[in-house]
Amino acid sequence: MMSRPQKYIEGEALHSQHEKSNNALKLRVAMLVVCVLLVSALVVTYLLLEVLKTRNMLRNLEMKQETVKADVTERPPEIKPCSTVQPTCPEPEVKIITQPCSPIQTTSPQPPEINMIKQSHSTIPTTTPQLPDITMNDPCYKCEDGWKLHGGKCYYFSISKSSWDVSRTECRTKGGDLVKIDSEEEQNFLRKNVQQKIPFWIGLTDSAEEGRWLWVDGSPLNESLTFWKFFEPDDWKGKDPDGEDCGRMGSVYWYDNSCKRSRRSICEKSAVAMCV
Ligand SMILES: *[C@@H]1O[C@H](CO)[C@@H](O)[C@H](O)[C@H]1NC(C)=O
Ligand SMILES: [Ca+2]
Ligand SMILES: [Ca+2]
Ligand SMILES: [Ca+2]
Repeated sequence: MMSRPQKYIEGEALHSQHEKSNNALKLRVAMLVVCVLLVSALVVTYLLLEVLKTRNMLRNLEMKQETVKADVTERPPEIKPCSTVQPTCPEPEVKIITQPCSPIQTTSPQPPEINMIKQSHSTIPTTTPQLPDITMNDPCYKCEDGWKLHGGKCYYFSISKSSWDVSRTECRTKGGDLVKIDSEEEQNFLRKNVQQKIPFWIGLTDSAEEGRWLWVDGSPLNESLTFWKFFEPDDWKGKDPDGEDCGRMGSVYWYDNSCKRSRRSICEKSAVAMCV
């Protein structure tokens, strides 16, 4: 009989002990939950900061890219004075000319000396206008003074300005015609020589039939090889009620203009073959 209250007390003690440990467990769980919440809050904050950082970096990159783009499109590359290239330029040129010319050589793949010259020039930036002339120009072709040799053709960039018709007559008097642009490569060569924003007449016209553009040799304009500016040709009648039937190029793109306008022009004719 004595053991019963004892057991009862013991039971009560056990009960309270059990309750205590239960409370401790609850407390621990609560602390764990708080810890987890804190950690996740930290993680979320860190991630947010990272996202902000990358966004800022992206924005900086975009801004840089835009300034670079603006630089490229707005500022025409400066023409470097020849003196920066001269130490290496004239020497190889002399080599080419003294090289004996034979019909076999012109058809064979590029002579090794030209390749060597190309390599020695590979460090010069491509904006240097002299470079393409050296690599493209065949020693077996020659142009008169004032004309630029390129790919077996001679080009004359006029200083004086005239209407498209008079410009064309002047080119023909000189033994050529207004330039016909046959390739992207030729377009790029002309662009490099028209670096200031000065318009030049080219040999393109739709005066015979509105909208049908022909080169001066009578051939139709290849529609997959045009360099019109956006929204050009527009046959704009704002200044000339006859509209615009003559093609000109600026530093990059083509425009149609009133043929009566006075502009500079580009003539083209075949180069004189020196080696036959
Ligand atoms: C037109 O130009 C494209 C691109 O240069 C060329 O592939 C195609 O052969 C040309 N078509 C004609 C008829 O000259
Ligand atoms: Ca041409
Ligand atoms: Ca027109
Ligand atoms: Ca126009």
